[in-house]
Amino acid sequence: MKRVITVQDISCIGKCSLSVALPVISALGVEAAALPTALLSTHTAFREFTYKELTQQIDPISRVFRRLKIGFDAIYTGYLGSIEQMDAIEQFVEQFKTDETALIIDPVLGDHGRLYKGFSPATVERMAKFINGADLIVPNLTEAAFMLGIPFTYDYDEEYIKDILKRLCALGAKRAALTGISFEPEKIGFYYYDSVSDEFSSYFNEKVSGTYLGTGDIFASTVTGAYVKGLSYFEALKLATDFSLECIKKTALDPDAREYGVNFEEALPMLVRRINK
Ligand code: PXL
Repeated sequence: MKRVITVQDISCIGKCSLSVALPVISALGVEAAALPTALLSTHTAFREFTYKELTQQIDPISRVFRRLKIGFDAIYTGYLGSIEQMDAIEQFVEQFKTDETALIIDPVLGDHGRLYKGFSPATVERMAKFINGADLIVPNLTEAAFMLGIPFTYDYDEEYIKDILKRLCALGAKRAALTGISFEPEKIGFYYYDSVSDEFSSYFNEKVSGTYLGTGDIFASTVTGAYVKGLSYFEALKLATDFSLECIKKTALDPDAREYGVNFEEALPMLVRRINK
């Protein structure tokens, strides 16, 4: 069985990061190993949260992995809480990335034109360097704009998006998919650039109005698991788009839906069906 190690926080309550990455990757038929980078009571969109960083554990854990000769088909990083943490994970990647290991980075920094609580321009600057060497990055427009040092806008066209994708790859990522892209009111999806083949592609699906927290983590986890399972990057991105929509639809239909995360649990059967089709 293929194995992914996912590197991000665990929020006890919040349906984000490891709490969604592990079940989604497992549902895709891939072993989901975890490198928890921080422990939070609740994710940072809650009014209150604790934050205990686990950066000191990365090196001792790596040493055990090396002694046991444990390897990974992909390393997938998500929310990272500090610059020191990105330094430590870069070393982890150096030790464990082989030619057969895909490095997939979701440069989690913010959404809707704003950074998440606790992030500063220095975090952004570090993330813009951290993505160097990634096989695929999956930022939203907010994260892309911050990393490129350009103003965030909802007013864009295809040429603008293509230019952003090329500039993201110029930071050292081989491929970039911009998520949450919408050129028509009823459609939303991703725009993708593969700098290796110098090709653009895109895919759009139905847009459901409203804001749904944690969908970025669901998207990135699905791409990673599906790619490792054998889909191309483009097919994996399409499945991630469809699965994110399914999660949002389940949430929108549920009068008891949590405001802090989507009903991905009820959408997992669709993911299992699609990956085994
Ligand atoms: O979904 C991204 C994410 C992951 N982890 C933590 C977060 C967030 C977004 O707010 O706060 C702790």
